[in-house]
Order: sequence, then structure tokens, then C-alpha cells
Amino acid sequence: MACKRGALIVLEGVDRAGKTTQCNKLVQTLQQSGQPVEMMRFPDRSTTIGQLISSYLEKKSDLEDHTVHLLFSANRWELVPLMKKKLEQGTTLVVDRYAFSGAAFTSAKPGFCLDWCKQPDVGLPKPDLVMFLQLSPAEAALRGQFGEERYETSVFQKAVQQKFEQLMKDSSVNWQVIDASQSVEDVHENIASHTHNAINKAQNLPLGQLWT
Ligand code: ADP
Ligand code: FDM
Ligand code: MG
Repeated sequence: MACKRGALIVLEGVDRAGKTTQCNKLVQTLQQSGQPVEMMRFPDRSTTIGQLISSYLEKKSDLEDHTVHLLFSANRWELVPLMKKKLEQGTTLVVDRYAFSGAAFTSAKPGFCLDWCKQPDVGLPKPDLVMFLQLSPAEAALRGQFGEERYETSVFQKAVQQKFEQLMKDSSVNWQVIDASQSVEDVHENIASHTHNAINKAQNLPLGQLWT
């Protein structure tokens, strides 16, 4: 029998919701239970395209808004062959941000509609589970100040949150909203339990295509 495929697990959420903390913890727990697992993040700043994006986010360079949107998408597409290979080999991927951040952030800019923003990512590997770490702006503020990068302002983050809410109405995606205001441990337990279910289900299902 062919080996069972890994699951594609995505964490999304507002700035300081705990995505990176929870991705790391989830990978650690799955590793300890003997599950083949790897972490990925988008943007992946290590590639040539990722370096252009990183310089834009750090405000070291400017890029036209449509152009940078397409670069974020291209940064996902360039990793698709690797993602598919890993998933087929039975490795579960835990991903820090994905196409949902892509659509939410660009469509929060003036003059962009959500539908246009989704198009370049149509057909990407579809996550088996997308967990949205929900945290109020007041609670996020308790976790420290905004950083120095582009997009890190409360006005913009509020617009992004509204776009995420629109994206979460799409029932073709397996969304789970996670209360990110709990302790790191409690959030982790919640995330780990949803992940175990998704891994078990994904084993017997083909990998889907996003937004098709
Ligand atoms: P994100 O990747 O979503 O921006 P991080 O994982 O980097 O968020 O966490 C942002 C900050 O909040 C870090 O200082 C982290 O230690 C802290 N943090 C993360 N999760 C929690 C939590 N559940 N409770 C309190 N602080 C947290
Ligand atoms: N971001 C992230 C986008 O604007 N589009 C995308 O497609 C993705 C994946 O980049 F402000 C934004 C979201 C955030 C920044 O920050 C990446 P982190 O701290 O590396 O997650
Ligand atoms: Mg992060």
C-alpha cells in the first residue's frame, strides 16, 4: 500500500496572536509523538523572491501594490513542488501564514477587491485545516508594541481582520477559530487536538486545490 499522505495545517491570525509560537510548539509535539512533520512559513524570506518581499516589508525598498501581491503568491507557488513531495511522502506540514494572509493583507489596501486578490493563489495545495488565532486588538497590545515593518499599524490590522472575517465565511475551507487569548499551553492543547483529527482524516483523502 502507498504510504499515507501528510496533512497541510495552516495557522493564520492577526499580528501577535501567537502564530509563530504555536507553530513551533505544534511541530515539537508532533515530533515527540513520532509523526513526520516540518514547519514552513510564508513569506519564505530565504528564496530570491522572498528576499525581494523581505526588503519591501522592512521598508528598504518600495514595490507597486499589485506587483508585491503577485510576488507573495509566486513565493508560495515556487514552494509547491516541495510541499507536494513532502505531503506525498507522509510528512505533515505546519505552515505559519498562507494564501489567506495574502488575500487579507492586499485587499485591505485601497482599490483592491478580495476576489482579485484570491485569483493568483487559486489551485494551490488546499490546507486540510486552517486555524485562525483570534485575539482582540486590546489583548494584542498587551503583548507588546507593533514592530517596525510595513503593515504593523492598528488601523491597517483592523482592516485586515475584517478581510479575514470575510474569508472565513467560505465553507469550502476547513476553518477553525481558536481563542488565542488563553495561555500558550491551553491554546496549544486546542490546536493539537484539531491537528490530530485533521491528520487522521487527511490520510484517506486526496490533497485538494484551494479556491477551485
Ligand atoms: P505572531 O506570530 O502571531 O505575530 P508570536 O508567536 O510572535 O505571534 O507572539 C507574539 C508575542 O506574544 C511574543 O512575545 C510571544 O511570546 C507572546 N505570546 C504568544 N502567545 C501568547 C499567549 N498565549 N499568551 C501571552 N503571550 C503570548
Ligand atoms: N503578508 C504575508 C502579506 O502581505 N501577504 C502574504 O501573502 C503573506 C504570506 O507579510 F505583515 C504580510 C503579513 C505580515 C508580513 O510577517 C509577514 P511575518 O511576521 O513574517 O509573519
Ligand atoms: Mg509570527
